[in-house]
Amino acid sequence: MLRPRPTATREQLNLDGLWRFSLDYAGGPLDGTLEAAVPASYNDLFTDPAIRDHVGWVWYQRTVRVPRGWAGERVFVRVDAATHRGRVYVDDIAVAEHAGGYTPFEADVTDLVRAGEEFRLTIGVNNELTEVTIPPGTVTMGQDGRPRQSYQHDFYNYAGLHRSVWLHSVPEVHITDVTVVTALDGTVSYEVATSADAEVRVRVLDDTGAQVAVGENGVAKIDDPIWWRPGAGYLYTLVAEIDGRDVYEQPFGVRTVEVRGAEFLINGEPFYFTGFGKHEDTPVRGKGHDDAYLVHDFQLMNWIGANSFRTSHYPYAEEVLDFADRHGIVVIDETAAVGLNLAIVSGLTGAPPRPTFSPETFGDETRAAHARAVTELIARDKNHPSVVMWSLANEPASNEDGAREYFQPLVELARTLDPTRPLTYSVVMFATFQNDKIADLFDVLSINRYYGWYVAAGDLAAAEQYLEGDLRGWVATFGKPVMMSEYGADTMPGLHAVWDTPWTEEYQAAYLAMNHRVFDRIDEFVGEHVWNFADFQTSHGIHRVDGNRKGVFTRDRRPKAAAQELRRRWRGLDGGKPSR
Ligand code: BDP
Repeated sequence: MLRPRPTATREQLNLDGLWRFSLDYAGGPLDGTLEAAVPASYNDLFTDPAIRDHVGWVWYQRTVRVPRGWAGERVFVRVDAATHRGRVYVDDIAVAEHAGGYTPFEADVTDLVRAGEEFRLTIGVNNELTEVTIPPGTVTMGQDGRPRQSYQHDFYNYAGLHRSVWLHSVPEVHITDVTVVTALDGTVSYEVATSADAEVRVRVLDDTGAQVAVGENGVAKIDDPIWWRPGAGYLYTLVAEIDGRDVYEQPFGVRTVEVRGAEFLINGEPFYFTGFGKHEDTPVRGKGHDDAYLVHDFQLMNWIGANSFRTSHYPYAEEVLDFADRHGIVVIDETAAVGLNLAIVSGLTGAPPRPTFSPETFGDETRAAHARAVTELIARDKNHPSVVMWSLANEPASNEDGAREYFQPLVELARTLDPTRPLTYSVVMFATFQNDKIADLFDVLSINRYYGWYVAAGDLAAAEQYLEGDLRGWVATFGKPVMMSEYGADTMPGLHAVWDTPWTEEYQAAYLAMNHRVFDRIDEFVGEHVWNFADFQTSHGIHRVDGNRKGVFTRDRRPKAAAQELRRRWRGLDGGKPSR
């Protein structure tokens, strides 16, 4: 889905700000005096627990005046993210509904609005996670008659309008999609879709706006192209034009990605990932996008020497990927399929886990939702040079029966939608190189392991042995590139000890150093993503003290001691730079 961009033929009005807010909507103006910020999660804005713990629909409303000059144009409302389900009304007419909390949707409202006049825009947002949503969860009815939400991931189920809302205009006949694929010699293959039969002209501009190529029959050739590289995000612009009627400008980079043997190649050169699994998570805003945190997080990643991150555990705001494109940061782009694993929840209840993949648990309907999530992710992000790999799921029960039947069609779908990027998934602890049923379907094996934390806590010597045996098993069994997509230890800033004591700052540093010793002994290793960039909020529970504290930075982005250690390693300050 094209990101709205202002061009000579397209305009847009940003609708962010304060909206009226209510738990109820019966048509017409919303009752009450509450106002909510957009973009933001609504959960932490208010003091009333009935709002924070609400399960179901909430409602946002504002009036919008259509710009005077838009007469004759098609007018769309675009919602960048309504987590997890959104419903849009113009006055009281429903115009769009969308499932999936981290990908955009829009409604053509041309016939319902008039240039120069106002309308009432109402957006319902539903936070329920069920067996057929991505991510999945369970809603049960409490004895007090209130619904309760549970789910298989630790991060808090923030909800709301997490990203911008737009009103935008396009001409009657317009460009509806652009796909760009590049080769290192400067060959740019493109496809442009239009709303009606129309001839499309294509030119390519460099970053000064100078024309460097003209398209013909789906191909444009840039002479002596400047490659998009990790650390140097050079961008060209593909300008697609329907003769004087519509213009769309699509940024892109000239770069290739390839898996060869046990190597991950960007532009034909081996690439070693350094960085983090992240979250969209900040105080008060929850999962609301914020440009200040965006800039600061990228500054910190640069400071520490991270060349990449994974959008754990859902697609991030498009602003984030645009920024990564411009600054040469490499991204592993993940769907919101986190928690397809019922073994994770059996925990303290003593109940034997139910099978994850079955008609009663996660079956065809879940997979259909997952397929939509894959489709929408690739449709949204296919032109970002920063995105080098799709992650189809985090920690699915890939060791259980039914996993292969569940994942094979999704892998095939992703390969059809994008034959150019490798695929991965993050492998849960219980899935070993001996019992995993899907690893051979994927290109890169991304391993989540917590030896020294959930296993062998406080015993880094034992942890080191377990880890090495485990990783070598994956390398030897599959002959594919292997990277660590999660390793980390909860750490309370300010807690210190001279021994290997979990939760101390010294322990986090020692834990990471232990992992790095192992990685450096394995030649086939292609990268390390620490869990997590920053502390983040989690759901209520006894396993977390005000959130997950595995951050290398605190939730307000102050470095813990391990940050300095990572910086020395990743910036090569003590000669140990992990590039091969
Ligand atoms: C992994 C999950 C991640 C959690 C992490 C942890 O992929 O989302 O936050 O464990 O427990 O299982 O810290």
